[in-house]
Amino acid sequence: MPVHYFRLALAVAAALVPAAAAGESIAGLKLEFVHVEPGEFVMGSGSGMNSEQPPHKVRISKGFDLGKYEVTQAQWQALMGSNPSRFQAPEKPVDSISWEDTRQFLAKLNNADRANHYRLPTEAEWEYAARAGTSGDYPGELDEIAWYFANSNLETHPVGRKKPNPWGLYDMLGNVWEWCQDWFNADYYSASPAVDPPGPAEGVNKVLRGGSWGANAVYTRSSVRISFFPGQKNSYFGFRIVRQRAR
Ligand SMILES: [Ca+2]
Repeated sequence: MPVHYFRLALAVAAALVPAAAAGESIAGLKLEFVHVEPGEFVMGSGSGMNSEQPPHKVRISKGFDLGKYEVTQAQWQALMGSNPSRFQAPEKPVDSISWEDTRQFLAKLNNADRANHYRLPTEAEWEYAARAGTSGDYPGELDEIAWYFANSNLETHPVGRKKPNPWGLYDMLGNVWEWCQDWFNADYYSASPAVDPPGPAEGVNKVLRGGSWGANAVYTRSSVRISFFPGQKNSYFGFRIVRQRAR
């Protein structure tokens, strides 16, 4: 085929592929993402718990799309045909999700959309996005940005009802704790690579971030790290996803 015909075919094919617009529907899910640019930040906290120390500079070398919201019950139901949540409502985050459950969801989503790769954020990506350029405990006034113990009425709330953080991400703090890709090691920060830290090669527990409807303000900070066995599920736990263009 002459080169110019090939180019034309490519152009036509590109025009037929829907743009990655906000709210695009993959497998019946309305997924919305915020593009996070590469950059540097100080991960951890000098005044936090031992596992948050030492604060150390981390570079995120590649941009990525991060879910604007926690994965909702409507999205989980559409893909998985079930809803395990304790606090039932389609626009609330899906809760009672184990790390292993997220693998099932991601496998189905990756199978349904071969143009992209979906995964959990790394712990570093999560904190970089949660901080959104801020360096304190909270990227704003906590009551304005998060559902946590003091204001949640001890339940989850529909996603996106509080103010977003400075990068337009909702409910990073509070509502449900969010599973990350990484194994947990309380001492990891002492030896963390400075660029795109992937977390320990192995471990027992997986990391969760951000606090929840049942966590007090001390636990609902940008740098707090907790961890649980990958099969653990309860009504404090949910997740959000990363999307990357498949190569
Ligand atoms: Ca959250």
